[in-house]
Amino acid sequence: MKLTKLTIGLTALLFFSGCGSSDRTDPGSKQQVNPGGWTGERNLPANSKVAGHGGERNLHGTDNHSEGGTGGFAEVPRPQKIAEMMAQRGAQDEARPTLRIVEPASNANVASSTVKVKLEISGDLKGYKPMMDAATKMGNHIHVILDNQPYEAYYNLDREFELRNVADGEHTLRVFPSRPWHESYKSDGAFQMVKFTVRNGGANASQPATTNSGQTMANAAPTGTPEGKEMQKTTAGAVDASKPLLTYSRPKGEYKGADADAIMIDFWLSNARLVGDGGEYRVRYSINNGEAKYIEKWQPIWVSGWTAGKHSVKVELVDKAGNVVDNGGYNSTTREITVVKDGTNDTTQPKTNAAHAPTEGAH
Ligand SMILES: [Cu+2]
Repeated sequence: MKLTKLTIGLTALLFFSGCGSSDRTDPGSKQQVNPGGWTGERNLPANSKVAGHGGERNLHGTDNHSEGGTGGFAEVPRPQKIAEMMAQRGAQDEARPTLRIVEPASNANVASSTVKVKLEISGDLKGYKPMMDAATKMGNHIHVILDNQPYEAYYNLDREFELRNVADGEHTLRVFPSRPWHESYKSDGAFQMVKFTVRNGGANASQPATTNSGQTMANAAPTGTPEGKEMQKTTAGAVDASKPLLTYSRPKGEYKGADADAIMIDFWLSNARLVGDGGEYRVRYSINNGEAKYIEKWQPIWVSGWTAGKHSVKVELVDKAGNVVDNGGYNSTTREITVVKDGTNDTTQPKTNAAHAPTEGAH
């Protein structure tokens, strides 16, 4: 009952404050859609206050803690908007895509700071195909990770992709397919990793980092022009591909408006099964160096309670004793993300306005 009143209140507030975007689903209209029991597996407490938490925070309007807040975060079910997108995709969501890294070849030596990436996709695709929708700027895409940097999105496998300004030294490249909302496919063969070495590549060490801001990919370029990204100066850690490895994927970049109501934490696991899946490992996460929380089944979670401003998210693979599993430093990754809660009508502006282009598809 209390919850019903709250959601009605929240709905009214959203209506009057005008901060609901056109594609926002009515929070008071129905229960969470939950196809396949994905969120049910999370075993949220039966009397979970998560919905109330999110509502209360919204009802209080913009929280003044712009940085460093550690309280108020709560795990919530898969957002309805995403559950609906999943359902609409039908069989595609159950695809079992397999990637192959054609280039760079395993242990290749590359005599250039521009490293071409060529991938092949196969497996039981059920219609899954990486491609950006021209209108929504969203679509299936591959997450491409150099060393342990934030991933870059690769949308069209028929077109080349290149990593630019890659520093001399040994590197790792990790790839896996992702859904339009950046949730990774987790079936066997989806994830691939190679090591390669850049020698005398001539990368410009003074080049500013340009990858962290969630900029739009170069997909508007004419066919034939490679998709590509400038890389930060980085080299591989001492990573052993045969050892337990957690690959950080999301969150990343900037989250605006309704996209920040619940933010997904998603990762790829290699050679490690979590306790809830019959294994011995757990994934530990903390936000803004706050309370450590654990993920015991390999699946994404959604967290609410984000205030406007910058937040850090740390995701780690830990053993039975709670120690980070060593693997070249990749099993403990901290990322900074930015949450924008403008509370204005910005999200309803035309999508042709580049300054307000949807960020979801771009990172
Ligand atoms: Cu993505």
